[in-house]
Amino acid sequence: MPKAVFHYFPVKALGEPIRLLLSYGGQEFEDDRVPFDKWPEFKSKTPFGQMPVLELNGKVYAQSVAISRYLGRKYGLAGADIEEDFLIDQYVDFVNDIRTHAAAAFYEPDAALKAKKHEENVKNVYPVLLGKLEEIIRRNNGHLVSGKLTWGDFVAAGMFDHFKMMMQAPDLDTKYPNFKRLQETVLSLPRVKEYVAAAQ
Ligand SMILES: N[C@@H](CCC(=O)N[C@@H](CS)C(=O)NCC(=O)O)C(=O)O
Repeated sequence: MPKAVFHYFPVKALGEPIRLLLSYGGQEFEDDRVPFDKWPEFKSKTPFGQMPVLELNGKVYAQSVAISRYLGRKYGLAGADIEEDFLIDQYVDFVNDIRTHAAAAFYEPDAALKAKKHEENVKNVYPVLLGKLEEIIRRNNGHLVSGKLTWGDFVAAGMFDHFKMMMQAPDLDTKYPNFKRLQETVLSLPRVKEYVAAAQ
């Protein structure tokens, strides 16, 4: 019986960084992918009416970034000092800002407005924000912070495919090669690689 159960929708989005971190840490976990039609009955059982939620050793953990930071500390992927910790937090927040822009267009129910938001993002938002992220990763030799693996890399790596899908950007790999390289670095880590292969 696994000691951990990870609850999230059957998509990558906010869940994938945590799945990658649990795999990296060698934590056996039940990957509970809650079908969308089962969500209403599960919602009230979660701390904030949202997922992801992690059950670990009898405790319940919520909020994706808090969970990633916690697992990062647990698995030796935190910064060496509060300055590095700050940089990890700063870039993780930035990655989530990019996600928020993309999600605002992707989940917009009004078709005309959706197209308008997407066009605005493609023209004025993604080039600027992804350009900044690309440069941060280039300067840090393929990582977010200090040229070394941190839990922030798992957040960025876990978000790559989700960005690609929401941004309708199949060319993300070639346009932002350092961001792609970061994803590949994380997905090539031995235990992570096993999870990715099994999750296909
Ligand atoms: N701040 C939360 C946001 C979580 C969140 O927005 N979860 C969404 C899925 S990505 C959700 O549970 N939506 C269903 C709902 O709100 O009923 C986190 O980072 O964990």
